[in-house]
Amino acid sequence: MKERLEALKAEATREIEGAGALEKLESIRVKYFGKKGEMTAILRGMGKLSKEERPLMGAMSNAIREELEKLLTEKQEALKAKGMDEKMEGEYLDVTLSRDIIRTGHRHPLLQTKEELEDLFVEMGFQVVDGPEIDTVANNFDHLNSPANHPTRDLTDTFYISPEHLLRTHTSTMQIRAMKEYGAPLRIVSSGRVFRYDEVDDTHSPMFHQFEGLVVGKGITLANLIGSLNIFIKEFFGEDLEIRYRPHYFPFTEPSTEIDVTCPVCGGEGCATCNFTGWSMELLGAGVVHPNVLRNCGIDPEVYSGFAFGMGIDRIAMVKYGIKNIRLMFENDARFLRQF
Ligand code: FA5
Repeated sequence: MKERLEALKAEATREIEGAGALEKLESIRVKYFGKKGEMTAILRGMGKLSKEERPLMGAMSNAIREELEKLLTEKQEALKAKGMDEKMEGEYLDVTLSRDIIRTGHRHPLLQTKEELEDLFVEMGFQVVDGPEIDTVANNFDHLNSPANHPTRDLTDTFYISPEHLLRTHTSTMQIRAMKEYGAPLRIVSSGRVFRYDEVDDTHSPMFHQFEGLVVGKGITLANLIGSLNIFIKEFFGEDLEIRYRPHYFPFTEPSTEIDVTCPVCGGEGCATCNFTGWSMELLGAGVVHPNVLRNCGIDPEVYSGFAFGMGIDRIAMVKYGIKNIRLMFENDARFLRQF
């Protein structure tokens, strides 16, 4: 019996240690300690032993039983812990892992600026009109009183499509189109892309955006121009800015002016952004509509007068948001665009 017990202990120990899952361990327990188990059978057979043998074999089998039960318990705990680890591993949640975020886009800062400008002028009673990027040389130059030898007409300044058609160099073409279509009185704004043979630098681009305005009515003067633009500029940029009107020449307005505002970065103190002038880059041109332009559109300059203005939307946005390089507007770098 002693040999049988020792053989059983060795075999059971080997099986318990080799068990890889809780189910397997349970089947080993049943095999040895179940109702019909091998150890159970041995313990039951004790009664058949002689009086001398019984206590010895009883003590031995009890010790083996205890040892095996301890082994079974230890193995059971080890397998449970292993199972838990595997479960944890399988259900591991990495809270630092980035999920696929669907970013919704938004309107480009140029479009936002254009719409803001439109809203302001609509509130002031202006009508928004739209026109083509390819226009006639007549609308872009002739009807706007540009002399035949004006330098902007040069091939090196303008993109011609044919001798009669070009990519508009400014939105002032819309002055002609609107006056011809609607006559006087009139109050319109119009915006869009314009094209010039300009070298690219921080404030110039060969394609940029303009916002044009035109008022035609009886008794319109330079005072109306300055009054309206002051309201617009203060409303758009804030009350604290100073506005500077510099005399200028445009063939289609007389008198003419160029306008800039206090540098928004330094507030007029002078800084690297404004080249220590205290003033922003040039933002818009304006003036009282030249009588020849009214006449070219069939409007009697003895009865009607008007004022017009044209601003670079790109530059307006640059000054408003403190953008130093115009190229950022067209590169479509999402890191830049997300800021607006
Ligand atoms: C004109 O284009 C005139 N048509 C404006 C005007 C309209 C005057 C009505 C009088 C009456 P100018 O060339 O200065 O003017 O351009 C107007 C504005 O466009 C400038 O003040 C500037 O803000 C912007 N601009 C001009 N060239 C560029 C360029 N290459 N890149 C970016 N913005 C420009």
